[in-house]
Amino acid sequence: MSIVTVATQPIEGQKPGTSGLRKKTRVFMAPHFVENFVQATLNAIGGATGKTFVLGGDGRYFSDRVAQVILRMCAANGAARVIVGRDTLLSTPAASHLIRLNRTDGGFIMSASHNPGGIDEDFGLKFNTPNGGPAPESVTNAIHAETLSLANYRVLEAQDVDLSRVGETTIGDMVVSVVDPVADYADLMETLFDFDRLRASFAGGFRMRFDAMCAITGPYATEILENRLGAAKGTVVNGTPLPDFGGMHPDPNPTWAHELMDVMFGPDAPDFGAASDGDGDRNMVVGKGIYVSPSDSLAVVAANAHLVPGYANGISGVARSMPTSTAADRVAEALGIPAFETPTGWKFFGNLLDAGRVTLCGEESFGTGSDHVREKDGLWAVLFWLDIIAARGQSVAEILTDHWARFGRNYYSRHDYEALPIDTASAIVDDLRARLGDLPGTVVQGMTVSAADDFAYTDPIDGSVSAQQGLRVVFSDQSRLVIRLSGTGTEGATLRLYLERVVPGPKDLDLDVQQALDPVIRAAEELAGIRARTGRNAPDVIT
Ligand code: VG1
Ligand code: CO
Repeated sequence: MSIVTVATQPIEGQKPGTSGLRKKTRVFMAPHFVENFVQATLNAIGGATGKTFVLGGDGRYFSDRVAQVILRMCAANGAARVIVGRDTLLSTPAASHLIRLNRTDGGFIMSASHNPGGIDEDFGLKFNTPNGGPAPESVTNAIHAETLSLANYRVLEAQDVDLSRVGETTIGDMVVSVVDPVADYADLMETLFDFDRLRASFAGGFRMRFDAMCAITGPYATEILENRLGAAKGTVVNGTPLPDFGGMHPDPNPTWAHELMDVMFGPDAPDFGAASDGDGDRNMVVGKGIYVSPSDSLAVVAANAHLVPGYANGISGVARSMPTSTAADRVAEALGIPAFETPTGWKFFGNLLDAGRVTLCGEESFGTGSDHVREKDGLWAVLFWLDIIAARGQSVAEILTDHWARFGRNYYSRHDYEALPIDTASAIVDDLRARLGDLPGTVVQGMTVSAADDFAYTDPIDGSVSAQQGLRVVFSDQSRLVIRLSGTGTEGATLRLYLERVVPGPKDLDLDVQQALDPVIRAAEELAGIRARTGRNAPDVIT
């Protein structure tokens, strides 16, 4: 087998976004596109010589081809070993775990997460660093810089490696270890949660429904919930990962997981419902007739962590992305531990987790996780809730009601306007940004603005600065609105409007969420004019 050096030219647009490089699949299928990005990544991390990597993904269309390219390129660049999930499958949290467990030099994750899959849908590729987390901006900027000057890439001339069977083979001088995608991850979960208590709960008649949305979590949920914990067969639905996710949009929110919502709000609702996304890092949690907002979920998890074996010794701190509601901050205050506010994207939690400054992290976008890996973790969050429910002997509704009574309630919602013309969306953000300095002290829809800024973050560990991370307008009653542009979309621009209103209680803890937020929604329209300027009557997605 010989190593071929292929001449290439820089390709525009290979800048990783909030979470890796995401494009239409056909863009990834263009000549040299994958190869350029992989070589740029290897160059940016100082080469691959002697290194070990993890490789896997959510199994979406084109993953099988990309996996073979990555293997041939790692071999040609001198890597010692690549650990691959069987059939290229690895959930994002499982990949993070394998990177850490095997003390590797990082890993490649093939996924566009919750974006649909297929030849006319989306593909994605992300590099995670040796701590198991998404590459920080210093690394993604270096990768992007490499893509702009790349002149050639190296690839081994070789046949495809059989990835359908667990075991070791070689390609050139490089070892390929094909592993069971589920086993190590499931074992990790057993160390964190009280599996005996959970088994007793299912044996006692507790019923749940887990919707894997034809994406990666099916095999994980089936092994953990049905096989190890004894949940009834059929608890996991849509449990087989399909290259096009069965035509579904594997995004666990009330809009896209509406089948689950219908069941949970219907007459025969089980005790608990949950869904995960394409690559298994997101979670939606639903009780009988009650939806748990992800921001509340983080707060409840933090407030009850002491009930869960893996966290019984206490948590060191909590971090949330800036647009996530401040519900978790109230819990941190009560626990006497620090709360951190970071930009959107899991990569910003890595340093805090590595330094032991925080144990739990969360985002409003259905992401919750802890220091057990360096990604958000959908199934972990589901097990956390199940363990809390079992320990407290309460329903989801009772747990939330108690939580709000104790800490007050942060009414919260996100309104997404998708596939907007990029110019329109950018102008909305730019115009509001230009007016931020004048807003404090003004009255909007009866509420006084107390602060307004464009969020900039200085990482407390390495001092790196990330500017322009979202416009926020805070009112004197702590209500808040945030506007930012998505960094994961592949079509036009997606504008996200985040809305929050704090009600300390004891009154008004049981309002309709959109009604409770109505003044903030009107204030956002008055300040940014999203509907007026886009001609849209309503958001495409409300979470
Ligand atoms: C979105 C979410 C963000 C999340 C990111 C990746 O980013 O808002 O909170 O970390 O997706 O999640 P953006 O830039 O589109 O708002 V995943 O499950 O798509 O890897
Ligand atoms: Co995801």
